[in-house]
Amino acid sequence: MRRLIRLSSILLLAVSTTAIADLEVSEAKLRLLPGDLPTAGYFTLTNKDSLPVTLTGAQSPDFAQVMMHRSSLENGMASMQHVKQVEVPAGNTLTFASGGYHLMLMERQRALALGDQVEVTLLFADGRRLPVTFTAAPLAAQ
Ligand SMILES: [Cu+2]
Repeated sequence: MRRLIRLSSILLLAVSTTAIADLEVSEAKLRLLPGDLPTAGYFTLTNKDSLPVTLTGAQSPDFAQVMMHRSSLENGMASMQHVKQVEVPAGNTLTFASGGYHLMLMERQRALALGDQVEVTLLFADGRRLPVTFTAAPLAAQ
């Protein structure tokens, strides 16, 4: 009986991994700022699924708080808005980059240096969770 339970949990794991295969992240980078200033997270998310997917947030063991923001420029003034969710249509790519959507990672839980890797899990409205490894990159990196 115990073996049967184990087998079914392995199967479940396999199913959720397959679903995640339709979502692909590349260029995952963190832009470190000195001290305890918030860190910006940039990445490219491709939705290879035949249905739209909605990104609702992210979390990381290395930051107490992770938010989604969108930068904009109005009348020459740069500002940031909190974003609750972003939909990515089927077959589309969403880019989180400097000057637009970005993750705002706050309250760093450990010291980070250039080249360090940070695990960030992207959260979706349908319950899917996509673990992504971000690399700490120099300021100029987009
Ligand atoms: Cu921000």
